[in-house]
Amino acid sequence: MDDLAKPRRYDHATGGWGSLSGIAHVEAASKAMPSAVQTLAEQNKPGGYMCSSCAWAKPPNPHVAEFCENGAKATIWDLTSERCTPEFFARHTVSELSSWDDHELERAGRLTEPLRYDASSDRYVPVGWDEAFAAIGENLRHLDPKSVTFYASGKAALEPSYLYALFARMYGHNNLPDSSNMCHETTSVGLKKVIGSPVGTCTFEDLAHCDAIFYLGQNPGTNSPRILHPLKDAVERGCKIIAFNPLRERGLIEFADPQNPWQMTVGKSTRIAHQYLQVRPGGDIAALMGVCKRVLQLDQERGDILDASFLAAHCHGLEEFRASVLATSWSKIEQHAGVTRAELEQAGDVYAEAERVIGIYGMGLTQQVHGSQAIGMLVNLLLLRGNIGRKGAGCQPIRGHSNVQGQRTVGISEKPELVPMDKLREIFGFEPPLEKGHTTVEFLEALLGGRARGFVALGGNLARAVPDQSRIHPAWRKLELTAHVATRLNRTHLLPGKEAYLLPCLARAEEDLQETGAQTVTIEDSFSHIYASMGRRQPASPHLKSELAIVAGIAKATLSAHPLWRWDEWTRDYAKVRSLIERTYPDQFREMNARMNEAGGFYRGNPAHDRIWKTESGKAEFTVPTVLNANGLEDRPGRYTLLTLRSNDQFNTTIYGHSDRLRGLKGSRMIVLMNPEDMRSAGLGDGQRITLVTDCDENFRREVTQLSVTPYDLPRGCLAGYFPELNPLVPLNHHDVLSKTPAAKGIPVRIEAE
Ligand SMILES: Nc1nc2c(c(=O)[nH]1)N[C@H]1C(S)=C(S)[C@@H](COP(=O)(O)OP(=O)(O)OC[C@H]3O[C@@H](n4cnc5c(=O)[nH]c(N)nc54)[C@H](O)[C@@H]3O)O[C@H]1N2
Ligand SMILES: Nc1nc2c(c(=O)[nH]1)N[C@H]1C(S)=C(S)[C@@H](COP(=O)(O)OP(=O)(O)OC[C@H]3O[C@@H](n4cnc5c(=O)[nH]c(N)nc54)[C@H](O)[C@@H]3O)O[C@H]1N2
Ligand SMILES: [Mo]
Repeated sequence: MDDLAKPRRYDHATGGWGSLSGIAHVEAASKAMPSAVQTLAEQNKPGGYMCSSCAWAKPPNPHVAEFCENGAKATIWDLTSERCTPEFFARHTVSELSSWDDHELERAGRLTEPLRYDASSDRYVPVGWDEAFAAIGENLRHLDPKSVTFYASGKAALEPSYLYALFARMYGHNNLPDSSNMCHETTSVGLKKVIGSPVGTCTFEDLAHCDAIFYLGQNPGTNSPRILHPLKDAVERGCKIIAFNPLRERGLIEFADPQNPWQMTVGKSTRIAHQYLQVRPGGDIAALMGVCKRVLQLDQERGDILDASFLAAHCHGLEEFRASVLATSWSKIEQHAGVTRAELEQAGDVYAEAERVIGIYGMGLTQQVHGSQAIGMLVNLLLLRGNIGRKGAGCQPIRGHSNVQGQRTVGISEKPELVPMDKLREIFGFEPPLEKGHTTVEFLEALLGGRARGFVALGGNLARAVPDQSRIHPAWRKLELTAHVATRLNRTHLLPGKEAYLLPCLARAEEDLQETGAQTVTIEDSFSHIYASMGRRQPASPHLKSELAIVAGIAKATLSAHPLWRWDEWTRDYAKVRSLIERTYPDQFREMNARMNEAGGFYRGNPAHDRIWKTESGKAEFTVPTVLNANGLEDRPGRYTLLTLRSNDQFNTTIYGHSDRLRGLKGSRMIVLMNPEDMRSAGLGDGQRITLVTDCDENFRREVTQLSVTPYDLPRGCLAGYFPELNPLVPLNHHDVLSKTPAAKGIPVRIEAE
């Protein structure tokens, strides 16, 4: 496993036979249950279950196989035949397991029974559900609610998520950070500021009508592969895609469709990007400034480029923005963008000619110190020609976890002003807390400061996903209480608090049988569509409970009895929880129980989609950037900008294997991708061992050792490697200014030879 990675050319397009063999590989590796592969036929189909991987749309007319390589991997990983039983924990102490890598930990298989940490033997030991709930409830009652955090990773469906957030408020806090706080919180804050909506403005159908797509900082081949179909269709009808990415990501270059037998047999693929701009890390603000500069110049020459009536009726701040663009020289733009004026002018011409444009983006924009400004800059460009709030146009973040957007929609938020507290007061007869809760970064600060005492997690692997792990992990073990609702063992579980519980839950594809029968749950995708999902597989163990039943079990054991708090009734019938969601959010979830079964889901609406701007000025806001580089780093001798990325063989901290097929890399994840010219000037050879050290002014040394240098096509001064292995290098205070999303795409580092 640990041999050095040599970049091999990968000669095949994304999708196609390569992706099918990728599925076969993980299937073998995870020892899938018999018929697990057949289960995939129900994935993302009406009446079936919704993929637990990414948040891409589930179209109304699904393909026969409406799943991608990585969605299939996620399902098959859930349906492994391997079991992580109490006997497993009797054989291995927590200290011993701490030396296992992330892949080995999850390979132990599905958790089968509730477990309690026994400090005297340093082992997790079995515990009954009732005993676990009672003990957690007892602990929570003794802690100050403000010292407790309820984390959620964006997988749990709307019903358990709604009850989880409700429980937090009945208990007495808004400390409800979500994986979103490390991901698209920059969108929730940055996009909201400029267009008044925290989510994408497009519907799935818009992709069939756009003439150009500006595609920034997202890797579709790996992270949302089902988008490749609409991208390919768009290109084939003449839509031009302009990619902005320091790396030449294969999914943006070409695609062969596994569902198109002709493309598969003749090996013909579709070229995706019309133009590929290999920007410097963080160079998007400057690059978009250059595109805007061209568009404004064309308008000056021709007079008919800008959408004057839209700008007059709907926008605020155009003149300040125009002045700032005109005052910024091309040489400055080129220097910060890392691409030439000619390239940016060409992109500007595509934008000006296109009738309908969509801007799509991902972590390359959000995980930056000035990520909110980069998003503001993309919106500036879109506003110039009225490209928000009409068919075939819009601003569309690609969300991460399959229900991460939905969790925020139904109340998992640390920001009380985003939650209809008056409704909670009215429906449930209690006084909700109004004090602002913790973001992820604020929870970690409280942890380091000794102010955090209890931690409950609805999924995820927070201690492994966060910055600054060498400081944070020792502090984690000082917590009074840790309780994890989880499917598999991971690193965060190996940092037990004084009292610690692992509570194993059903996976998305598994049947959720309650007293009134098999239950349906619902999830929301990146396009604000909401669908029913019903699992039919036999659960991995008879002792598993649903996420909803676990949340209700802890809540009931923690809170005093109240006639309006009907935890048992809600667990018996999830339709009752949907009715509560509808009562809390009547405009968005009208007739939820009926509409959730509509093909393609129901759209919960978005004011910006209808050109209603819920901003301070009541209009869409042009913003003037205060910086030209989103990573906010100054050049220093010996300093590189490190990007941390996902491989094609992982889902966040779940590592399926050691190959990154679409980048042609294989064998090890402890690698650093580097420009060959930079390697030469630094005197480094292919495969040479190095240590990366964070290059900042604090006294504290952050390092990752035993990395091997791998030549790769990326801009000079830029390095890339894998999340989560390189997370110890990210300083906790290095985050987006507005949203506190860790800046995992712009980490200042220097290289030390080993
Ligand atoms: N198979 C699979 N699917 C997933 C996930 C997974 O781990 N595996 N994770 C899910 C989650 S939670 C999320 S949030 C999404 C993440 O999906 P993405 O948003 O694609 O996230 P990353 O893989 O981190 O890649 C970010 C991209 O941004 C580019 N980039 C880095 N810095 C810059 C920059 O300064 N400017 C520009 N323009 N580009 C830059 C990188 O080269 C890379 O292509 O995927 C979701 N889907
Ligand atoms: N350096 C760096 N750091 C990053 C990022 C980056 O790009 N670079 N990306 C950030 C992003 S975008 C995100 S979203 C976070 C991800 O952070 P998290 O969401 O916290 O992490 P995951 O790896 O998705 O969580 C995996 C664990 O979830 C549990 N799990 C899996 N399925 C289920 C389920 O159905 N129910 C329950 N209850 N549990 C389940 C399993 O136990 C599994 O081990 O990481 C962030 N950290
Ligand atoms: Mo994410």
